[in-house]
Amino acid sequence: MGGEKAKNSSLREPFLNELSPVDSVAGLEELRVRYLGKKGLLTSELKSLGGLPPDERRAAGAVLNETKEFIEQALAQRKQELKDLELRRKLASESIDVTLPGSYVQPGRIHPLTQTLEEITDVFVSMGFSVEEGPEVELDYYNFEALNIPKEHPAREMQDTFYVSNDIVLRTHTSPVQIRVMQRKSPPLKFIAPGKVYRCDADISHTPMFHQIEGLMVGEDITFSHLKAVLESFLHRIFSPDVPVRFRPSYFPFTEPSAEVDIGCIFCKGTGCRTCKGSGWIEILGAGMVNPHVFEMVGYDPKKYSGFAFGMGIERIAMLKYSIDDIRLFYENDIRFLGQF
Ligand code: 2U9
Repeated sequence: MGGEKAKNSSLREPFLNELSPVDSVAGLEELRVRYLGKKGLLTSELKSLGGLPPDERRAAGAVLNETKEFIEQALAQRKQELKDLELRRKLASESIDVTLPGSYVQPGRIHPLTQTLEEITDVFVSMGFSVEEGPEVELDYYNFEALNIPKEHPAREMQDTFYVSNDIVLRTHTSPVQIRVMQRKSPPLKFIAPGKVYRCDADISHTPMFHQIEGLMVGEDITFSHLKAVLESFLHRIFSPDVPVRFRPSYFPFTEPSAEVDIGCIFCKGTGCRTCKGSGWIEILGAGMVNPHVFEMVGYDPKKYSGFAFGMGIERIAMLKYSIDDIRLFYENDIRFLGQF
């Protein structure tokens, strides 16, 4: 018993007394520094060994070293205990009540106009058309002149067109894209040009900005039959495979001959209703064979090449597909409206 006592340094007991109330890892570290740090209690005793006579030094050194090991072990053991305790507390405090109702995150949706645009694009891409884009702020030349729209044409009047300067406009259609592409590439060509267009107009069916898709196909033997086949296939895929399609003669400066294309009214099946104003038909797009003057403007030989073009408003198609009666709803960002599509 006496021998056992001799092995113990006088520091064990005060250390154990100080250890017992420690309840944090930080507290443990403080205690470690207090005993084993550079100026710690045990370290000081170890340092003072040098002052002892050699025969006492060896025995005292052994005791101190054992005490040091004892302190280190006790600290490590308590550290593990505290960590376990902390984990148990954390698990207890973070337990969740799985019977509570969940919190609902409203998922985002694709805007109905974007959905319509993607649907239309998919149909043309499946027929081999590529997609081209161009600037919304456009030279007067590309927006009008190159499209055979002379200076006096009503489409150029101030009330329809937003002028940025004398010779720069916000494009009123995506047709300048076709001019730019034709200047860059040689036939054969087959592409659509979707995008925003601007006209100074606002009411229940017009907004100053709206979206168009136009298309162009140019080659050596392109005829009105190709135009009819492509547009009929398109309308059958977008509306329904058995919707009637009719072509009415019309006029556009950039196409000759030109046509407006109607589908049988999808609401009354052609018997006459409010949407089709009793006619049984709904106008859906414009089209025609590219005017030879337009080919000359881009340096294509109109004797060698022919082509067809068409244009449609995306809002109009979306309004018909989803039975929407006011174009402004697309731009109000009301999620009660947008969430329905
Ligand atoms: C080039 C040659 C010809 C594009 C065409 C239409 C007919 C048309 C309107 C439909 C409703 C515009 O959104 S809308 O108001 N578009 O009727 N667009 S042919 O013809 C072109 C285009 C470019 C070089």
